[in-house]
Amino acid sequence: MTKKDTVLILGAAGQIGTDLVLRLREDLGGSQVIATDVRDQKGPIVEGGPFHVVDVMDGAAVAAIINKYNVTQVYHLAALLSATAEKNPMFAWKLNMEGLFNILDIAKANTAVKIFWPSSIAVFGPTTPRDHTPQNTIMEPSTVYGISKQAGERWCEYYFRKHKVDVRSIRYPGLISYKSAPGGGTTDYAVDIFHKALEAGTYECFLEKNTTLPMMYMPDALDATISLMHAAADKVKIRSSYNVAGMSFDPETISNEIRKHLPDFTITYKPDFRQAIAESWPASIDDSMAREHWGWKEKFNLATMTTDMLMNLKAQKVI
Ligand code: AKB
Repeated sequence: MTKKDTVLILGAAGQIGTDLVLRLREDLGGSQVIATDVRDQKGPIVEGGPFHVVDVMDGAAVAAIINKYNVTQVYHLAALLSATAEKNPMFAWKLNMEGLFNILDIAKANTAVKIFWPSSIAVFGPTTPRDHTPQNTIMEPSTVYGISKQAGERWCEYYFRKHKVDVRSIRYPGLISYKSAPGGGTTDYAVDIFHKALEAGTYECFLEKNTTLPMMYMPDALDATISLMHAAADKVKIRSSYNVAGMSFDPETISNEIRKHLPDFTITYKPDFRQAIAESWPASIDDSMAREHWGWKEKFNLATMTTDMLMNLKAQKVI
């Protein structure tokens, strides 16, 4: 990414989008980062630079914005996540796939446009090795979201090979941020728990206490995303999607960590349909290829993330 890049973010009001718009506007300047979302928004993403209401399923509208601003990079973040997608499978499939095809086809016609598209640990399934899940392994996802991400990965690689589209991707684990709310995923508990710990001193968790999942603090996720987009094209040897990892924990372990700061915090467990989704996903991820190919390295672990989350949320809530 250079100062001359003009960046388009589709799905800017979502969990990653909100944080990424703010970060890229710091790096590039407000006017260089065009934020769009399917619904009108208020707040920093509208106030800090250009904002448009755009539906990613409307390929002509997306292409018009790209032409208007001479966009050189697109971050296509609009999707239905794992839990929401299970409630509306056909719409999830349509949104997750049509949106991706629209962007890939625009970049096929204009190969100067570089694409970032997020995949997820949801591409793995119950038959995948759960610990240190390798980059290349059995992938039989059991959720609509996972199926759409796995299909999307195959299409990204296909457009790269066949049409020279410069598309780059990361399989995000659960993401944790104090700036943005999670958007209907199975890992959302790891954000909700911090808010409830500060607001109510107690949290009812929708996963069992020993359900370990891979997670990452948002500043690390943004660094991974931006480093991958900065990397020289020949370093990006995987054009489906890269495993990346930060930390792994279960609800009991994170509640013990929160208790180091808030000793009276309590947690109860009432697993729902998301438990089965979580059990089909890896517990930890082998991301050695991202480390070797483009130098990925996380900065935060569970302890440093918990301290930072609580400090920033306290400041926001003025508790
Ligand atoms: C979800 O839980 O659906 C997402 C993801 C892991 O992709 N956070």
